[in-house]
Amino acid sequence: MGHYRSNVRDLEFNLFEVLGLNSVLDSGAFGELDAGTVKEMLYEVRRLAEGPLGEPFAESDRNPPVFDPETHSVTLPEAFKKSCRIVREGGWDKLVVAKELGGIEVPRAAMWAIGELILGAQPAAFLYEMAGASFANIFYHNGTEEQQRWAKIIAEQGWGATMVLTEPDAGSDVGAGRTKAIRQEDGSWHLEGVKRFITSADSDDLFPNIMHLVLARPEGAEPGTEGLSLFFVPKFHFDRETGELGDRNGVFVTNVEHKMGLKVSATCELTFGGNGIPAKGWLVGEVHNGIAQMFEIIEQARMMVGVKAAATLSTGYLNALEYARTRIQGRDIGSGKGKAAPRVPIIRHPDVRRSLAMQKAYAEGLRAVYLYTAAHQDVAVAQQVSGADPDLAARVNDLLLPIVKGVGSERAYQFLTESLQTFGGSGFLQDYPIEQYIRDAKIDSLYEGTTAIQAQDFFFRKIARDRGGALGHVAGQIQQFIESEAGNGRLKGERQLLATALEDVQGMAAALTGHLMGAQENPSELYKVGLGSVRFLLAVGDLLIGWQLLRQAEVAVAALDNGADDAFYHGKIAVAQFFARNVLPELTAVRAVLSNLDNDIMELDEAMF
Ligand code: ST9
Ligand code: FAD
Repeated sequence: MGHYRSNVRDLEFNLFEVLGLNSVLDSGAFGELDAGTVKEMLYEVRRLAEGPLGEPFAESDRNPPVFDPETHSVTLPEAFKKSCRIVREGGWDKLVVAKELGGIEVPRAAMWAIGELILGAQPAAFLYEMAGASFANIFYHNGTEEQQRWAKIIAEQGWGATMVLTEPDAGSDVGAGRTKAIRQEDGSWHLEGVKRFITSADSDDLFPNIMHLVLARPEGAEPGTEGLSLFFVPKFHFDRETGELGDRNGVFVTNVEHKMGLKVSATCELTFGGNGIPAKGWLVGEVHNGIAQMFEIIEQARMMVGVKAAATLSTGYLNALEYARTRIQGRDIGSGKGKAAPRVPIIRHPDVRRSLAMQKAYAEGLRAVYLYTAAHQDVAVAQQVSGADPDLAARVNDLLLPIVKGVGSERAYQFLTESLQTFGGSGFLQDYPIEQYIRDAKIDSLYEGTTAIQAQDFFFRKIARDRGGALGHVAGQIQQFIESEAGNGRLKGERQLLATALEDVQGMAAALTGHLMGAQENPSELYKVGLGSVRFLLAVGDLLIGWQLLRQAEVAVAALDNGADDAFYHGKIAVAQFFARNVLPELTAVRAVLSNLDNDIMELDEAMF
């Protein structure tokens, strides 16, 4: 068996028993697609993920991409390229493309569930293979009529794709970008500048061509993100009617980074127009609306990062669980037999159980949160899951994306270290996959906007600017759950703990909003929002995880009452209770911290750090 341990049982439970996807499918909202077909897809991708797709995971890490500065090209390990081809040959990239580009319409929750299996088994293969199709989609929806034809060519020929924002002096602050665009007489543009950290900017022979979607500043445009426009820049020129490939365009990889993890994903410096050939591009949609257009891509990518993080924690936990069941060490301290007690598997030790329960809670909780979010990416599914109309569903999705990405990446990294700890010293070895999981997962809190950026996006844009609309809707759903009697009283105490957690989070939101209002009089009040925002993001994450786990426990109680006798359902109830009792009370302390924020640390002289 390879490194990857999937949890398709939990994916099915979420999709069909909790979100009720079957009734949406039965209504015909997705044409002929039925629950059986979605399940078959999950089983097939599980077979691939636990088998050939994930098989070269370690080999891909130990043989990172090789850069040739003479030809500006990247060579990838053959074994890894096989993984990429498995994704493509199965047609799994078609799940992310519109029908107009040959795609298959699948509910987003199902699509991300399938995505979890690929991202858990061989995350870099997802990055290389899914970008082309999904970015072609966005290019199609934003493009001129002619560009829509190009998007069809891109999807048909299976190009690779990149998103190109970052520069040496423009990371979080994308608006500081200096790459410029100069209009040509034929309506095209020449781009000049150096971009940094570009994923998949060259990809060996995986694709016939690469579509770079690049933010650049037209000459004379204003500073900041407002002045950025989005350009389509192909690696090779192509016949715009037939798609036949032509000469090399002037966009070249000029370096490849050496990284801590996710090594087989090539992270490249990309130079436009610096090698004697102009880098020719076209303005997407012939409109100057670059940052908004790029954010359509960023939203997909942020979701992907959160699902990747949850996927990695889940396989880390399941590997740790298997080890804990078989590793014999020490005696059962509660057996009453003292030194006469037989030696036991480490899963008998209370601290190992605590750790496994935390890993399970976050792995399954993050999965539930990303799937709830995905449910709000389809009008029909959102209506069924929370009664949100299309406008509200989009705002709920916007609200939850920084949770999926920011909380997902932070908690996955945190609890993967617990998975490693479960293995003792063996976890530190390359004999087990956990050390690679940790190295590969660290990037998730960095790219696509660091956690600090997610936290600010969450508070300023998704809560304050929305006047609490989407947050109020989700809080209303939690309140309804708290007030419901379902579960035959078995979850009464936990509902109370959830009620306190909801109140605590509302108190935190009120405290931060107070500082935001106070900033109109005294701008330094905003520092307090900055000081509290990551804690707030994580606290809301815990509230949502607690709620989702309890919703699942309620479904499990009903299943058991209906005669099912399945360890899976008992485990659902136990983990929800454990999280409610062991984690949710901590939010009261976070509320106290956020209610008493001061600016002392901002006033500290830098020399004192
Ligand atoms: C990167 C890539 O790191 C790493 C991995 C690459 C993997 C590639 C493969 C991916 C495959 C994915 C497959 C998916 C498959 C599924 C497909 C299914 C079809 N939401 O607040 P303002 C916009 S790439 C929406 O004033 P500043 C908005 O237009 C590098 N829009 O910001 C707004 O205008 P308005 C990633 C948003 O102070 C305008 O921006 N780098 C949002 O000017 C200005 O907003 C980063 O992520 C939003 N949340 O700029 C940079 N926010 O207000 C992180 C803003 O009028 N930095 N807009 O609506 C930031 O995000 C900064 O906060 C900033 C600040 C740049 C936005
Ligand atoms: P900085 O912005 O310099 O941040 C440094 C620290 O300061 C961080 O802790 C950050 O949270 C904090 N900070 C910065 N500004 C603020 C603020 N306003 N408030 C609070 N804290 C702040 N980019 C692309 O365009 N395309 C890609 O395909 C791509 N792939 C990548 C792949 C990898 C492996 C890596 C490492 C990066 C990739 N990136 C890509 C770039 C990535 O998105 C940036 O690294 C990220 O946005 C952070 O920018 P930075 O590294 O310049 O850090």
